[in-house]
Amino acid sequence: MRTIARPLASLALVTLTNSGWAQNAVQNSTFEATLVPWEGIASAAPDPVATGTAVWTNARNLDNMPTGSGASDTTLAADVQGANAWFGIRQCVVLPSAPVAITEASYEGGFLAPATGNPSDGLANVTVEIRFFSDTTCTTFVSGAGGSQGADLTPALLSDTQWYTIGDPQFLPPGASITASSAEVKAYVRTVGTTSNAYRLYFDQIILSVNTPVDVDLVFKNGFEVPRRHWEIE
Ligand SMILES: [Ca+2]
Repeated sequence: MRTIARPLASLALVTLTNSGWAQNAVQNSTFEATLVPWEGIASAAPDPVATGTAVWTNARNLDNMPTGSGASDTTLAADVQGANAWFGIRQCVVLPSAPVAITEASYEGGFLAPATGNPSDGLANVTVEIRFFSDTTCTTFVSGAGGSQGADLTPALLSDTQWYTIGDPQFLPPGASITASSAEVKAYVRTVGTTSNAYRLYFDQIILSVNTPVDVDLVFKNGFEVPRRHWEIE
């Protein structure tokens, strides 16, 4: 596992070397005015049964930029619980031109884990996850065709101002190719040990593209580029 931090600008340069821009399949990636069609989702058996909240807020926005665009205010509620209790947001997207052969995908999500109000016990993890399905309703999972990237909420990661991006610029499905019609995109906070604490995260700009990368600057509508740490874990 390797973790590096790099600014958004260099991510854009890497992206430019690829063959073209693809469509971002995620709806309301930037949380404009509402959480919809994102919905809250909690862990259930066989994982611990968790509770939490996910609400739209305009008090936070990616990189703290005052664009009027909001974020998801996401909390895993306090409970006495072991590892793998989680709460977050998800949506099921129908893939462009579905059914579609997928040879690779890229996904990422931005998050802010506030230092104020979060415990510094490191017992939670922030994760962005994708899963591909053969039908259009995220029902029939394509075996092995899922991936996730996560980072533990250590004290070093907690900040009232610093947003991070986590994701995988080149997710490779099992075999040379799969055929899928929908994908579930999820961003959540998960316990990694026994804790009775609550954990609160803001999510913004969650992106999924298949076969070719997305121009993140087109998604980032105000066109600015600001230094943002990108966590790439391989
Ligand atoms: Ca936003």
